[in-house]
Amino acid sequence: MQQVSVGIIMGSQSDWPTMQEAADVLDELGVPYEAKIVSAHRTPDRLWEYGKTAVDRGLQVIIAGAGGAAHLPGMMASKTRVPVIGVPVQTKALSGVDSLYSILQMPRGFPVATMAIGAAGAKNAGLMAAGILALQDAELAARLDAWRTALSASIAEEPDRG
Ligand code: RP5
Repeated sequence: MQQVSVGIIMGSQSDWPTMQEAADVLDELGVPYEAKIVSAHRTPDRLWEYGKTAVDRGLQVIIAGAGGAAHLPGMMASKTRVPVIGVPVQTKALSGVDSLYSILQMPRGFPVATMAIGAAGAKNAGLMAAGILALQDAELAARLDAWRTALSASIAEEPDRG
């Protein structure tokens, strides 16, 4: 079995439709990952254990998505030196601005690389994780380059005027 190098964690099952975007792009790029529900508020012991064992388990990047009072990415960053990419999940009440602000303003010393709100942020988190791993993996780098080239090639030069 391939070593899992990316951990995708989320605060709730309800975050999965967003976080699936990260999982899907990692699947496309052939990057092994795990996906877990780890809540800062509902399962704090699980969060602590995940952070404590992340390095020894060989995780190289953690993608953490949460909504509302989104403390999961920041708390994970305080527990492990594995780089954490934060995904603010869009919320009904405040459209995800609450999630964004909860994740973005980390105190000096414990960074979280914060993505855009919602699905685009989750997809970019997957791509960012792949880009980090590609620095040490030439085959993944070639797949990521091809993925980016294909995306560029799919963009029409002129708009469809209907
Ligand atoms: C956060 O609360 C989760 O990350 C989720 O985005 C939000 C709502 O969770 P549920 O009430 O849908 O489980 O902790």
